[in-house]
Amino acid sequence: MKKKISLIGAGQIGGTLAHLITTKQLADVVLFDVAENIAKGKALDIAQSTSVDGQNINLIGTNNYEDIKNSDVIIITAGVPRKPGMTRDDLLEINLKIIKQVAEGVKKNSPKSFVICITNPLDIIVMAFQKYSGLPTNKVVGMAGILDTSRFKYFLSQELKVPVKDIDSLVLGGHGDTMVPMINYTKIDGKPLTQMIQKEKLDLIIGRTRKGGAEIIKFLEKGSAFYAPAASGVEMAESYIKDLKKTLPCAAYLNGEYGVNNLYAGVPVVIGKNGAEKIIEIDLSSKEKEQFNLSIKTVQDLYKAAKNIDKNL
Ligand code: A3D
Repeated sequence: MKKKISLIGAGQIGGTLAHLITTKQLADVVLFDVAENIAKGKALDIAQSTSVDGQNINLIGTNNYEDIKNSDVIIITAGVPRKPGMTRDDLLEINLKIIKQVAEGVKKNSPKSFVICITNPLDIIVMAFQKYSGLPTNKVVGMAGILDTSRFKYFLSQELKVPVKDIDSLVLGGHGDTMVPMINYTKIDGKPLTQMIQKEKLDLIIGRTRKGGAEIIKFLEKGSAFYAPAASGVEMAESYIKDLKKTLPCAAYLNGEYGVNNLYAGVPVVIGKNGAEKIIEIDLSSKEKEQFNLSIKTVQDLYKAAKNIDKNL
């Protein structure tokens, strides 16, 4: 049977997700947005590409939550992106209000879906979505780690002049300036990264990865990155829909893993037909552990700020 993916938010990432899902023939697509005409226009435009490319995919644009009924996957990008000079945390108050509306719409119309949040500030928005919707924690995850890891691998590939596909790596922790590239888990064609790059160069690349989103915002002036974020979201949706059981760095609910309780943060997660099926606990060096804990602390602080805005969180 054909699968169904609903995209809540038909902006830059939502539209790109719809196009990627169509070209991969992953599922029928519902593009939902409060700005109904944008959702309708993008759905129609992409639908008109299917006869050129020969895909059998149905797309609709809507502002009616009933249209998302029985979705296999829901990907949420509804919200406001950063402007130059803003941090992800500056979006907290406005995007919390939006995620509350979205959670109510999803809970009422498609509570069995696997939900991937992309809206920033990511770790808190995914947490808020889970609390507001009451969906099981294994069915609610956040996309950030795949994007952060992909940026890190790209910068390394440029510096070391090796194809990105030869690089294995992981970026964990919160999706912010304290994210932690796992250096001991980074291998170039199977060889440890530390043997292949000078420390000063590596530090520059880590810094650039942490500011990877801001670098793009500065170029674009209006809006933030959308191609790589959408590609990352699709990888998670595909692993769920096809039960690929890929281990992917995602924001997942931590219930004691990595010594963290009642918080979403970036860790390696097996994504298969049951959603976030397993959190993989890798061994961290003492330096990695210290950096990971610092990153967790920033997520916990932002969660406190969110609770000051809404005590129900
Ligand atoms: P944008 O192009 O502005 O699209 C957002 C869409 O959300 C707009 O079309 C709005 O009309 C719509 N919207 C607003 N309120 C609602 C609502 N209540 N219900 C439904 N739709 C609504 O932004 P974008 O697509 O570039 O980015 C979307 C979000 O993703 C932002 O919060 C970004 O900060 C975030 N983002 C996250 C990452 C991560 O790696 C986690 C990367 C890039 C962007």
